[in-house]
Amino acid sequence: NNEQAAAKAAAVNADSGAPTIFDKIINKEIPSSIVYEDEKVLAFRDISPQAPVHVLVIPKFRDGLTELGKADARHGEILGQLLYAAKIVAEKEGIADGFRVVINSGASACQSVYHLHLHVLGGRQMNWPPG
Ligand code: D5M
Repeated sequence: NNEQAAAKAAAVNADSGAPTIFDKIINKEIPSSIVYEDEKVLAFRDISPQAPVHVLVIPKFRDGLTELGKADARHGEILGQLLYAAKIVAEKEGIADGFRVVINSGASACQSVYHLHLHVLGGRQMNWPPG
């Protein structure tokens, strides 16, 4: 089924540390729909939205943060900035009263792009548990 196929694809596509498509988005080499940007953080619409609002929040400088599981103490500041940017995005998108922030870290969480990113989801009733 689709879920198994996605899990397999993500497992095959494990963290190699190589540049990702998000570098091209940061460098504006490929188009994206930007929702928020500052010196350290970029937020843009997910190409495959799972909710009426689905925005990805990423660090502009990956600095080893291919996945949350690779974070260390030096990343504390940017991790906080990303989470705060998620809240700004939720406000801008009009979903600040109810939204979800998701980070898939590693193959078994179905991470597919190895540049840390927060998914900001909302605009519909979110259910629990997630898949
Ligand atoms: O989520 C990776 C997400 O990245 C997934 O929801 C699709 C999205 N994606 C991939 N390529 C693009 C481009 N070019 N624009 C916008 N969004 C994109 P993960 O948590 O790694 O599974």
